[in-house]
Amino acid sequence: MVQNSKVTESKRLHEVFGDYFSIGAAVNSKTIHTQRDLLSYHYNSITAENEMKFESLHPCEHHYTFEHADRLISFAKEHEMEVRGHTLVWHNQTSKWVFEQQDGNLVDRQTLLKRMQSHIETVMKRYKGQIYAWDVVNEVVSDKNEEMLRPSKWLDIVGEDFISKAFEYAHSADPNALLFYNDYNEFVPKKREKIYSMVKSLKENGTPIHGIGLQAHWNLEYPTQDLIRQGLERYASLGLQLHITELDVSVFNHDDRRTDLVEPTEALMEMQAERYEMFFNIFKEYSDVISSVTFWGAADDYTWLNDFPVRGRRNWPFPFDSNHQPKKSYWKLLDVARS
Ligand code: HAH
Repeated sequence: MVQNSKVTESKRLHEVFGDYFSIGAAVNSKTIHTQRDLLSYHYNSITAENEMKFESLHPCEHHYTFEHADRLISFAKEHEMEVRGHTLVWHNQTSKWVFEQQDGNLVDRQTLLKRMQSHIETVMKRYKGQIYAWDVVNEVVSDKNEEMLRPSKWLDIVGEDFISKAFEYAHSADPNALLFYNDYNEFVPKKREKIYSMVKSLKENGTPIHGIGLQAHWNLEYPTQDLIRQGLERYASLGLQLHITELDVSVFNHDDRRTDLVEPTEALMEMQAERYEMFFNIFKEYSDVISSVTFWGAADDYTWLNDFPVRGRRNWPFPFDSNHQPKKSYWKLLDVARS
């Protein structure tokens, strides 16, 4: 296990970017222990990687399991961090019972909407005042060019308005919470335009939506600086807040399936540092609309990318290495903050 005491005396990330946006990390029940010192030193915001997803909180209709989520909330309180909630309505990691009646057939629209509302209310009311922003709806826009919305049980059973309903339920459960639509591949022009027009029409119809969560699962080539700028301009024109919600920088391009790398090379880490420099220069430039930047993890000893998209392959996507020591990327971030 990595020793927590090895965190260096380097400048705190959340302090150097304090004038621009909060700096967050996705955490889980393990990393709040194994990465405790790093997390409390450099970050002033956390998101639960899995612990607040539907299947984690609500495995059966009349049974909620809040223990793990509660512990993350206590961790945040203890270290004076803010919490982003992730996520209420999603096609993944959602318990099957939600969509089914006793005999295994699908429920009707009214029943599903009731269940959605009851889930959203119970979860949001429990964490009222402790979670300031929620990813209410996650990843409903399709990656396929000719398709607007991703096929899902939510869409099949309720129809398109499951999206606006989720925001309405969320707003009435906690009127003070900031409500976000969150998605990935958000800078791919075709998908960007679909996200843009969906959010635009939600806004125009009076749906309580306050921001767009840009996941930012990026790599050494994608996206280009131009795509990021075009995307930020487009999203910012909606007059909503933007949060970078799940930032990581893979050392592999998405379609690269190589599995031979057991350690990151100097050259890769150098390229990654340049990528982080470019990203944060842009985030700083757009800090009037970007109010939070969250990494989907904190240091290279743990990342979901160790299993995705290639099972068992390691990756090194963060500014801190497996021993929680600053990488070149970290030093570049300091340069950006100071420039
Ligand atoms: C995200 N999906 C989810 O929002 C998050 O909850 C999960 O822990 C990890 C990533 C991203 C995603 C992707 O980059 C590619 C295909 C599907 C989903």
